[in-house]
Amino acid sequence: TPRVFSGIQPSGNLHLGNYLGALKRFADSQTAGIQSIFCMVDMHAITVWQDPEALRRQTRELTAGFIASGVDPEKSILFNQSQVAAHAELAWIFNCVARMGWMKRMTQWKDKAGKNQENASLGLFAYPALMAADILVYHATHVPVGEDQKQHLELTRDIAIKFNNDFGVDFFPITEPVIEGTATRVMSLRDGTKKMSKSDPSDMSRINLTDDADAIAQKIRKAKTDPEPLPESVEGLAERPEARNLVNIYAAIADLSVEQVIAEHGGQQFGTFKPALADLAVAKLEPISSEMKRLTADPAQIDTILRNGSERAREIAAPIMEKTYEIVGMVR
Ligand code: AQP
Repeated sequence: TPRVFSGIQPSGNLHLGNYLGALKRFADSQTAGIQSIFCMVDMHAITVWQDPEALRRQTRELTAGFIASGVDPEKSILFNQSQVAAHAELAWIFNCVARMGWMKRMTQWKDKAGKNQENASLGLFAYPALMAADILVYHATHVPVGEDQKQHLELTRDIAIKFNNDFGVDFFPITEPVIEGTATRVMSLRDGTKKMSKSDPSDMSRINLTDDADAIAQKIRKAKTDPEPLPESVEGLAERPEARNLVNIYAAIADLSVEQVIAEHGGQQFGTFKPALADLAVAKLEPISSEMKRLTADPAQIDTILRNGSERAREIAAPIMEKTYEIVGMVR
């Protein structure tokens, strides 16, 4: 049976990349009959330093972001990772299945640890094994993510295959990454070759879900572009990363194809296209941002949602974890 899992780190402000690449797609993908499990991966977040109070606040804010984006906590399971111990338990077993060499090849590890690998946390290095556990502890079959997570999902498949081979079982499913749509890689507004990211020091590089209308309009107006008007055909975007990014963003927000956006706006100067994009973005994001504010005003209610979700998640994970221990040879 198909089962969807995905997670987001409560490590800072949610941005348009998280929304279009993840949250919006999660909301759109909630289909009757397919169980979706969405996780605030707080244990992933602490692989780099998090202030404890900020982590709690960000976890609640992220939960509010899911709900405000249209993820229904009744239909889907919404919870935070640390409340379901099976994630950490399975991650340990996967630490013993995965190889050092696999981990060393991960580009996120290389990017985040940088030149100072000796000083990075062991958790940051082992991050992809915990991610594999997040997915496989539910026997999830489909994982909607942005393009940046593709390599980690390949590693998840490698871990499942090696576990199954090592123990001669057909136990963990080989997960399918779901990387679809026009916004699987939203780029920085300041540099069309870098992805939009929480950790970019420039706030002008990203649109935060908490930005007000003025801030959104200003960031789009100041977004880096080349001096040419928009091309008349999609092929004309090939060598123009900044123009392509704005068109992709427009398409994703409006639920249009890139062809449709070009058919409508091709030939326009950015002086015309940017205000149209800003209006569209404000119309989409403002209700989300005000709903997030409303929800975060009642942290107790969010905590209840996370507690209930965690309970449902634990029920699914428990038999899979038990079976895993049995396969590995642990006395129960
Ligand atoms: N720029 C993006 N475009 C499309 N999708 C994106 N995602 C992240 N950035 C983009 C997707 O959002 C989900 C959550 O990812 P995460 O919690 O791992 O967040 P992240 O990758 O840590 O977010 P940042 O902003 O990139 O943080 P830093 O700067 O810390 O690395 C995932 O599905 C991801 O693909």
